[in-house]
Amino acid sequence: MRRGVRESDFTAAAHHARVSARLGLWLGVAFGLCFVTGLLSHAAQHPPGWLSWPSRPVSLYRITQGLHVISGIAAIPLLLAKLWSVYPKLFTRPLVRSLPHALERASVLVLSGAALFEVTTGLFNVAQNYPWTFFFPAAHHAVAWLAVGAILLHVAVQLPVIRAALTRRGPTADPAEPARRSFLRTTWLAVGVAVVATAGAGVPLLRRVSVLAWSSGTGPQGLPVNRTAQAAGVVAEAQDVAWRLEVVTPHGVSRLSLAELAALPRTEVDLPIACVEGWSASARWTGVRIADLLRAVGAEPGRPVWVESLERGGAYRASLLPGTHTADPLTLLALGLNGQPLDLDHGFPCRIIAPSQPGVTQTKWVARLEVR
Ligand SMILES: Nc1nc2c(c(=O)[nH]1)N[C@H]1C(S)=C(S)[C@@H](COP(=O)(O)O)O[C@H]1N2
Ligand SMILES: [Mo]
Repeated sequence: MRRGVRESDFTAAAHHARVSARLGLWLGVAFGLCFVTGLLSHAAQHPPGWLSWPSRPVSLYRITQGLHVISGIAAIPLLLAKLWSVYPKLFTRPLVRSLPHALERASVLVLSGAALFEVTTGLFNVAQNYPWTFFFPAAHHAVAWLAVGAILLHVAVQLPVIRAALTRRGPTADPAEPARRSFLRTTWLAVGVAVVATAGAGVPLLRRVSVLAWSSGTGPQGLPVNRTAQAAGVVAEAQDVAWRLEVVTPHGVSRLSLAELAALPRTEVDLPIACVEGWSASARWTGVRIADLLRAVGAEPGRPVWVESLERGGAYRASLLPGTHTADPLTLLALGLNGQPLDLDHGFPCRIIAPSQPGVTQTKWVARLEVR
C-alpha cells in the first residue's frame, strides 16, 4: 500500500527540534528588537499625544532606525533557516487533532505570512522601491502587531517543546549533533554577511565593506539625495528671486527674503540625516536657529511648528516640528551645508535640520512656517 509523506521521513539535521528551537530563539531576539525600534520610529513620525520624542541624544533616531533595519535584515536568513527547519511539520498527520491544535496551526500560518510580509516590504522600502498601492508605513505597522501576537501565542503553546529542546543534558553523544551545529553555524555566517554587507548605510566605519549598502554618501556636498529638486518639481520656484519665507504666528504673518534670513545670527551644527530606509549620514549645517527665527517674528519657541515645502504633491511636502525641537538650540532652518550654500537638491533656499528627527521630517525647499 502506498503511504503519504510523513514528518518522520525528514531526517536531516536541519529539521531537528533543537535546531528549530535555537533558530526560533534568535529569530525572537531579532524580531523583538525590530518590533520595539519600529514602534519607536512610528512614535517619532506620528507622536501620540502622551509622548514627546526627545531631541537628545542627537543621534537617537539614527541609532534606533539603524537597529531597526539591521535587525530586520538579520531576521531574513534566520527566518528562511527556521522555515526550512520546520517545513516537514506541514506533513504531520492527522492535519488537525483538536480545536487548540487547529488554532495553533492557524497561528503558525499567520506568523509565517506576517513575518515574510514584514521582511519583504521592509526590504523593498530600504531599496526605495514601492511596487504596491497600499501605504507602506500603515501596513508595515499593522502587520507587525499581527506578527508579534502570533509569535507570543506560538511561544506560549510550544513552551514545553522549546524548553526541552534548549535544555542541555550533559555532553551529548548524538552522532547527528555536529551536523546540526554546522547548519546553525552556516546560518550565523549568512546573518553576519547580510549585516556587514548592508550596515555601512549608517555606520561610517563599514562604508567600504558594505557592498550592498544603499545611499552611502553619494550626492552633492557629500550627502545622499532621495528626492531631487527636479523630481519634486521645484527647480524654478526654489531659485525665484521673489521667494519669501512666510512665517505665520498668532500675532500675524511675516515674509522674509533670503537676504533677510541670511542677515539673522548664524549657527553651525553637526547633525545626521537619518532616513527611515536605514541610511544615515552626518553633515555640518549652517543656518538660523528656529528658536531665534521665532523670536525675531515675535513668537515663543517651544510650540510646535507646521512646516510646508514649495513642493505641491509628494508625501513628504510638509511636517510637524514638535515643540521640544523648536526650542532646541540645535534645530536650524539650514541655509548652508558642508561649507557651501545649500545645494538645490538638498533644499535650497532653506530646509529644516533638527536633532534626533526622522529624515522624512527634515523638510526641504521650505516655503512656510506656521506656529501651532
Ligand atoms: N520637501 C521635501 N522634503 C523632504 C523630502 C521630500 O520628499 N520632500 N524627503 C525627506 C526624506 S524621506 C529624507 S530622508 C530627507 C533627506 O532626503 P534627501 O536625501 O532627498 O535629501 O529629506 C526629507 N525632506
Ligand atoms: Mo527618508
